[in-house]
Amino acid sequence: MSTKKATATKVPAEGKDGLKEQAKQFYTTMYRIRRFEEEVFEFYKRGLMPGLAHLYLGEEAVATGAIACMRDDDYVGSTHRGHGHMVARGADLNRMMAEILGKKTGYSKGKGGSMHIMDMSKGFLGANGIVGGGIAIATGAAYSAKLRGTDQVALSFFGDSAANEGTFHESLNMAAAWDLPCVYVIENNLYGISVDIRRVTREHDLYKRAAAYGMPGVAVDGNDVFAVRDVVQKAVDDARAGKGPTLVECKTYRWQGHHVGDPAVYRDPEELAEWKAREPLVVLEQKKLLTAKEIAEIKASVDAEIAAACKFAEESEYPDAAEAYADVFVD
Ligand SMILES: Cc1ncc(C[n+]2csc(CCOP(=O)(O)OP(=O)(O)O)c2C)c(N)n1
Ligand SMILES: [Mg+2]
Repeated sequence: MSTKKATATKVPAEGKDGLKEQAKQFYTTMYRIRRFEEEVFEFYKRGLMPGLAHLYLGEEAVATGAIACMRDDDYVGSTHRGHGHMVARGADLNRMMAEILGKKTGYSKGKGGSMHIMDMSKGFLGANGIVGGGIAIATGAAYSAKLRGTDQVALSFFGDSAANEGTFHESLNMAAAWDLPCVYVIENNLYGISVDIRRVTREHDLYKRAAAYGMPGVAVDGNDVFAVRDVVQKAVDDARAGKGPTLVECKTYRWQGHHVGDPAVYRDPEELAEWKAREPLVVLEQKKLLTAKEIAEIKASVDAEIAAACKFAEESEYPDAAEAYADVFVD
């Protein structure tokens, strides 16, 4: 078993054409997440979104690079900060945005909202308001795959704070003992609400915890989508080949406060500026795989998709009051 820091990818494995195609896909997905989240924020500010949402702005490379390694029949477990995971999984943007606005055309007919958004048809096990809850759910999915004798893999996203929950220990211990096909991806954005992880946890490299469970642990630059993809691909391949779980720590940063209503006054503005200077889209642009024209085309096409999703959501109707208890209780 090894625990190590991965170096950023310099020469990705694809040939030249494949590399450009991959870069286009990565840029499209990351920009799609970026624009989706910006519009969620706008809806909140206009008072059109019930409740709150936890934005994924700044962390786009993690979901994009990791989910690119998953097969369609695999499972993805999410968190309260789940929009980016679901967009990367290829969810329907119209239904997602409608769900977030509480409309009946949404994924859960408007009753789940931001924090309970899910799409089982894509093996997306759902966003989750219980910190650490998703780790156990994904572990269960991996256990189920093993019991059923399939070669499906489950991937669990969770935050640095969730890594201090009991479910983290219980799940990783069990997954290692039973060689479950599960990949654990910590999105270490340095904060749990207003709490700086470096203030409440002495060992700041969370991937090192893997050694305690007897599984490989790797840290990676979570703002470099190719680097994330490479590390997670190895973990997914190992899991699929029956070699058991891996813990991957993606070092990243969230731009906004904990949720849309949090001004994040507890953070040093310089820290935010440093991370924004090497944000995921810029890091990919700096690899010079895409021309300015190609980037502009991607942006125009994604902007149109997002505008359509916003229009669909805004124009959709709220559920009827008579439907309030439908799909809530089992008959
Ligand atoms: C079991 C549980 N404990 C506490 C909370 C309150 N809570 C909501 S989000 C959060 C912090 C999560 O931080 P992290 O896991 O780092 O994820 P991030 O928000 O940074 O993505 C806490 C403590 C909760 N929802 N569930
Ligand atoms: Mg965090």
